[in-house]
Amino acid sequence: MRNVYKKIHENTKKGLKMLGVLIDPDKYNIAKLTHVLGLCQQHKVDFILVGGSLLMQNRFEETIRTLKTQTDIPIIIFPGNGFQISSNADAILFTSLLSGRNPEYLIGQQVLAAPFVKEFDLETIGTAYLLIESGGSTSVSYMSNTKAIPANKSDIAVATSLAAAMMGMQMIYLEAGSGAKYPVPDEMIQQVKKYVSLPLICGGGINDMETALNKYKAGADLIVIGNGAEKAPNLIGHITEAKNRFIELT
Ligand code: 1GP
Repeated sequence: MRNVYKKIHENTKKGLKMLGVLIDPDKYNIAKLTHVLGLCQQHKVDFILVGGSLLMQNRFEETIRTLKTQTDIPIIIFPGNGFQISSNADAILFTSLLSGRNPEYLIGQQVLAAPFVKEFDLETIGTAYLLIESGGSTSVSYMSNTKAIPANKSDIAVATSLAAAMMGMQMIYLEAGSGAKYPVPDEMIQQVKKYVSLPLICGGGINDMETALNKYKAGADLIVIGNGAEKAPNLIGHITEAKNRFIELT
């Protein structure tokens, strides 16, 4: 087991909650990156994720290199497609979009990326990526040409997560989609956590302390915030507070 997954796995076992801040390279210039990174350090954010469903500018590599030179927080690639790979990151979520039935995102992009990931000696974390319906169309759904699991169908999310665990995947990622109107329901998180002991990541539309605390209480081990932190960087402090509140409650 390599370093990044080891940390996620150990924290999950100990019941320690984690926070990841997602950086979409298109949305950050150097000044903004430095500012947000400062807050990540101040609040001891656990991970920085880098990626996007669609990148319009060639800033992916430069963003990872800049981050790597400025912080010791582990940098995890959260790839929107097989092009988003860098040897300067610490790990990559090697995702398969298991909620969908599009072979290109179940295995096609992964096959194309695998030789480069190997060459770069990146730590891979096999991650079952489940898109959950969140009150509107999302970039992930459109770009991947897949349908999300309905928000009230926890049984489908549970069965999909069980299948992922049985296939040997290392983590489950419940994703409402960036900028989601509604985050993944607490009930669905609870149900998945009840049946599957793998580290559970939850992201999409988590924009305040209360919502984050409820996701942690429901069973999310790692919360990822993107848009919210980009628009109002103080959100990083608020979600950290949710993490701390959770500790006080347990
Ligand atoms: C990470 O895609 C999300 O899972 C990020 O979502 O941009 O809505 O925080 P937000």
